[in-house]
Amino acid sequence: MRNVFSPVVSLVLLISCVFANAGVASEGTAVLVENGYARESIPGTSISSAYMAISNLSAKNIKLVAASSSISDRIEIHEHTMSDGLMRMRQRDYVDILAKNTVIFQPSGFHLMMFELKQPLKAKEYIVITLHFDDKSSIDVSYTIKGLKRKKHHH
Ligand SMILES: [Cu+2]
Repeated sequence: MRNVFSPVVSLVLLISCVFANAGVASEGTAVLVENGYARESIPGTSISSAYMAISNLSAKNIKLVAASSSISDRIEIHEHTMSDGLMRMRQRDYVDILAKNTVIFQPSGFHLMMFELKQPLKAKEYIVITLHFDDKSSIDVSYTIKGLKRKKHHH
């Protein structure tokens, strides 16, 4: 799907970073997605997660309802929540992006979960994920791939 860039959003794009995507997908709805990144896949697994900040520049509430990519046929919208002191992950049907608001997808919060990756995700490469909204608009977003943290775990 094509995105028509508005002058205002393009200006924001120029000021912000190279990997930000912006689009005015349908009349009255403007979505800006910034800071998209995905995690390098752990060797031997075929899952990963992706994060970003979605800004709704319009005066109309929208919902993120789906995500799709050539890298995976199954991308789900997830949310991490704490219950009984345990971090749990649950699937969400949608995430509200209220008018003039930004929702940040980040570790320990909302994220996109990719299953059955068609190829491993390697650090410093990038993937494109298309975000779909309830007003039938969509936007292609570049996600840079960040390497796994090489922390030592104590078990
Ligand atoms: Cu998840």
